[in-house]
Amino acid sequence: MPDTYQIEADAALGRDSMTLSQHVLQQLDSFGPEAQDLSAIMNRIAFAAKLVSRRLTRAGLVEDAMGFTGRQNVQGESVKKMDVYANDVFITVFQQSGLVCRLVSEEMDDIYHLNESCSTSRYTLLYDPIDGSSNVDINLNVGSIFALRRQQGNDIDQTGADLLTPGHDQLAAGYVLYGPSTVFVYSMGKGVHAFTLDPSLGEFILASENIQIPEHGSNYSVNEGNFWQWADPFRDYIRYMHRHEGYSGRYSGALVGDFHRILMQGGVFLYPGTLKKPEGKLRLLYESAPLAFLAEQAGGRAIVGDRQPVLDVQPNGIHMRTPLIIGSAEDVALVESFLQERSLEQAPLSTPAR
Ligand code: AHM
Ligand code: MG
Repeated sequence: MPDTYQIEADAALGRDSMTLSQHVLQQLDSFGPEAQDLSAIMNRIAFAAKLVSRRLTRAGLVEDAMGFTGRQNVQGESVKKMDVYANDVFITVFQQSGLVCRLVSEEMDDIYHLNESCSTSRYTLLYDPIDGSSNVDINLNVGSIFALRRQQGNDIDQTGADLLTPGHDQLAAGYVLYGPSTVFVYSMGKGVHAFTLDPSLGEFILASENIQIPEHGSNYSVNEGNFWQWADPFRDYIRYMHRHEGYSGRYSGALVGDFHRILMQGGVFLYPGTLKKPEGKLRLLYESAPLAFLAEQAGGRAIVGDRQPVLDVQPNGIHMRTPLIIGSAEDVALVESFLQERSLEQAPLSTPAR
């Protein structure tokens, strides 16, 4: 019978050896061609993340890592040099890979076709290369977000119309958080799993499996500078948070970082529509829908407003924006209760029963 030391040593080695690509194969319970493809795709995304991570850790030292390019993207937002670099990284790692046929990115007006791969691959990768890029110049956390979809039909005219379907059609989704460590979180519809980049190995190693968002958390994460631009129910909700014990305001300016906190500790993230942007700021296909997929897989919720799940929203274009309320089931329900026309006067005087 093996001794305790041996059992513990084997367990530690097993944990240290569970890399991302191996985990994907285990999730799919197959070594077939499709499983190999998905494992390879995830591995390429991870490689892109390592390149981005390497540049971010040296951003203050290398040319062209900080500041703006002077251009605007399709959303009319100023493009940062790191946005361009990270976008190019994702294109480059999938060129000549035979793995992905189409790329959709926040930084590209149109769908990018990797024609050399389209005869062998029917996958589309949708991504935000750098989420929260205003944080780059001040050395705070940023992220990358991605979703993977299987192409429906032939898309002969290359319009990508088949991509305009609700988020339930996502095959996989995830994000990379570039913080004190680089963390890769993904789901293929079988739970949510997190990996930490071990720089000494250059590998993402399994850190947490089957993550569950707590039913309730104290964090609420929202840009309160937009208060003056919100509809009344959101103002009422925030007043309620201010007047009740047990809540902490947390907002980093990077959705990935704020969502990661909520995934691990519970709470809610909100980006409502504003006077200037009634449809909100966040993009459905490569920001809200992938994170909604993860939230639901982890037992949480994501809605665009009163009761409508993010994953049910029918996109009207690849860069469509939606409001987002995402996080612990109870905390999303509390926001929702204000959206259901509950006025401040009617709000409960104490924290609702949990
Ligand atoms: P980006 O991908 O262009 O950086 O925009 C997304 C970001 C989110 O990460 C963050 O939650 C939000 O935009 C911050 O916007 P604001 O400065 O309006 O609060
Ligand atoms: Mg971005």
